[in-house]
Amino acid sequence: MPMRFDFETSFGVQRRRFVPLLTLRSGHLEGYAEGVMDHLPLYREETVPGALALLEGQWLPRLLGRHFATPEALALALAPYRGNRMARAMIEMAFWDLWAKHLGVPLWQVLGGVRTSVPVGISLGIQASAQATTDLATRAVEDGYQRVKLKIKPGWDEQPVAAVREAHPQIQLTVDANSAYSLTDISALQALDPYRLKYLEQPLAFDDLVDHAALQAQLRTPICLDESVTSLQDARKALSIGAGRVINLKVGRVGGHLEARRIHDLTLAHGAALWCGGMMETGIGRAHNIHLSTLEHFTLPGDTASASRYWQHDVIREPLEVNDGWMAVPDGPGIGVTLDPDTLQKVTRSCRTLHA
Ligand code: OSB
Ligand code: MG
Repeated sequence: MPMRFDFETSFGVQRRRFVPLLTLRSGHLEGYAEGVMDHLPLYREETVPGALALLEGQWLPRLLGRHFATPEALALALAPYRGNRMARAMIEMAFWDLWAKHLGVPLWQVLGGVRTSVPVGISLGIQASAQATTDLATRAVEDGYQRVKLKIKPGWDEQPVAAVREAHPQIQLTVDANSAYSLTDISALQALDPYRLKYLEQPLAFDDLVDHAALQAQLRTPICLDESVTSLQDARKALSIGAGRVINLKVGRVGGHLEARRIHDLTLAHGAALWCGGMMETGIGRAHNIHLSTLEHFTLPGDTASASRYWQHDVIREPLEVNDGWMAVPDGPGIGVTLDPDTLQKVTRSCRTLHA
């Protein structure tokens, strides 16, 4: 999928996504999900080629043709296998869509959501200058986004933050380092404390919790964990040692909606803040994220920006557009969006059908 803009983070520049899309069929119903892994292991370890091999060669052949009464029953069949949560999420999420459609109910209601539109922020990539960053932030604010997140890296942190904060003294402002710092950079991170950031996302290693706890003890700004929370157990350990006070929850990263809901319930019980992240999903993954964001404790704006920001031609027919900072939850059974065959035909590299 060619993206409408180059998205630069501390780990590289993204211009397109290789999106694995899964359709699960049962009778006349179809459930959809997409994988959030990259073709290269830049964000976490999972990759598209690895996921496709595991799904096509091992997991799906073991599941097809079997009866699963609930998402819990399906999850149990995958429980013996370790990790690979992005690949696991594809099956689990497509099953939730299928199951909600079977029940004839929107996914958000089956998940136990409490709202029909969700608050939305925007994630801005690293720009060539502080002025360019500020201009983008201004446009985002004019478009109604309720929070602006800036990507940062060592040497590109206080400068854009100071510029955007000066231009917009009142906005909810955050930064995301995507693991680009280490504990020796503590003074650069402390320098961000005066800018009233809502949180500092994933400053340290993608698989670290302990150093984040050490850092949090020396920062006023709350740390938000993204990469390093892949499961309920990661989240529990993170909150219990004080590795952060906020969690960016991505359903596609933690293995699906069941695990996402468990993390939601944990953060609520723990008094930690929570929001729904994104991985530049197409309309399929985006719809799943929006449905999940209807759960009670998703009170901070999520990274579920308008689909038209990313894609000229999305793989779904329905628009998913933010209106004054709010994204309406698609209605209709399941995730409430349908595939666009014309776009799919243009972008599909390969397509395989597995039978029971
Ligand atoms: O760290 O949240 C992240 C995009 C790709 C990979 C990781 C991240 C992001 C974003 C943008 O910040 C989220 C989005 O707009 O979908
Ligand atoms: Mg992040």
